[in-house]
Amino acid sequence: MSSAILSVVAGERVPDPVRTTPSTNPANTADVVGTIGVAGPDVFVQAARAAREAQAGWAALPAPQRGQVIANVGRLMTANKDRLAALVTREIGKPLAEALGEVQEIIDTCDFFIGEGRRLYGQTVPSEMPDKQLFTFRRPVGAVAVISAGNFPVAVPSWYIVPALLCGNTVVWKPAEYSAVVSDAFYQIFAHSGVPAGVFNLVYADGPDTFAGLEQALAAGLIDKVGFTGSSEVGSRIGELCGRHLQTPCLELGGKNPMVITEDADLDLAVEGALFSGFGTAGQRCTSLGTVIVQESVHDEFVRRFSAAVASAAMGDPTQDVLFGPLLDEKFAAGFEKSLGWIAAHHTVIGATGRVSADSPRDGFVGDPAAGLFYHPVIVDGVRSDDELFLNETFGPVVGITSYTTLDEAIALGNKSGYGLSSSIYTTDPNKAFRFAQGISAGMVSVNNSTSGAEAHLPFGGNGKSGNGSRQSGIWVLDQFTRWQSLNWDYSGKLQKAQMDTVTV
Ligand code: UN1
Repeated sequence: MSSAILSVVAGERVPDPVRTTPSTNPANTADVVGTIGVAGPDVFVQAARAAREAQAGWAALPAPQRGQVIANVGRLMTANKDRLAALVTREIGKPLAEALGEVQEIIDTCDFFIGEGRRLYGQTVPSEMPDKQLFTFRRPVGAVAVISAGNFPVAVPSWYIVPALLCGNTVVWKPAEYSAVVSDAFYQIFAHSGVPAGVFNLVYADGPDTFAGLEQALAAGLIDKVGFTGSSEVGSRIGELCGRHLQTPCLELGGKNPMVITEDADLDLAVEGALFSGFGTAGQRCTSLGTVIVQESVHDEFVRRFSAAVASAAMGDPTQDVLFGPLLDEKFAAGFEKSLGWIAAHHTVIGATGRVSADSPRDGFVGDPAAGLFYHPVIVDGVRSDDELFLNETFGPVVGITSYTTLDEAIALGNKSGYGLSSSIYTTDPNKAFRFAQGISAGMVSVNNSTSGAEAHLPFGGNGKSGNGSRQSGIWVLDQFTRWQSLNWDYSGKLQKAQMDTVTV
């Protein structure tokens, strides 16, 4: 119990967790990565209070100096990149090359926002009256709650925490339990970078207790903004709760991301893209490929090449050079098994389904199949547009394929799930690419690249069930973590009345 990893409020570890829980390595479930002390809703509220109390002091530090703190975070992340990536691989089973890329994503995010500390521009605006000047300023929103998923335990929280801090906000962060050890390392890097106590607080709590704590903190006026990455179902509950307190959260939710392949596409390139975004990260990205929508004249050839590529891809031990490793944890494995049950009952699958085991081995498997949560890659051809598999996110290594006749039909199919996060088209015809980008309802469109792997300084976010229209990353996220204040300054020495004293010519 004493060695459990505990929540941190105002720089102090919070003793007496309500329970402890192990976080295990999904590639070898006997390997306990750490034991987490899980707190109740009261700790969430305490953390929100600490964040509220620390906020004015933090906001008083000039933005370029807050930028220097972010620069320290970037430097420490760089110095610890290999160790942190290895921990990501151990705790959530992400292949090492991807884990290194994920740590690079926070470094890139820091790089971007260091400079923003010296910009954070407002505007000067002409007044309609003489001897008067108008200005706009970005002001911090206040105390921010960040509730993040564990499939990107470093990159995704950084998209909220780095800009929120830079803008002068304080943070309460509730990471996922299954990536809690990585979260502790993440927290410690911030604490050693000059982020003062109370400015960044870490709470380990389960879903219901987080929700209860958030509800109390919002009711007590302690939280001004919520950032959430996770399922559309939970996102909609968070949106409802925030709405009751007249708040607009930043929601980054699920996806069922389509990839259209036209008759003129470079099929080998498309196969590579489908392989990476369909099965990379074991299909557990919000930007993972959901359905390939391929023009009927190249359908058979695509299926042939794609199946061959999937069959020969290496998978298994994520410390090795593999396309994908295990699922994130038991809960995700159980969820994926449900989808597999449904798929098996309704579809003919190309290749094997289910857990990889000694009884169902797989060519190219690296490691001990019995040790971890390893699943066969699943391809389902002939998915209909009213199939559950076509409409719902599966969050596992499965890719559906369907075919189309005209590009308009492909775009309509791409929009049918009601999600709208990422999308992609493989084509050599620029007209088709632009028509696709215009017609697809998605926050992100790739041309001749996969649905996943967005760069860290472009707007990230989705339409429809994928979010509430908010965008993260780059300058666009500043609108999440600041509010515009207008200032009008009259130096005429008399009372000038807008509209009434304005002379129209
Ligand atoms: C997620 O899965 O929530 O664009 C984020 C990508 C990554 C981030 C995914 N940079 O695929």
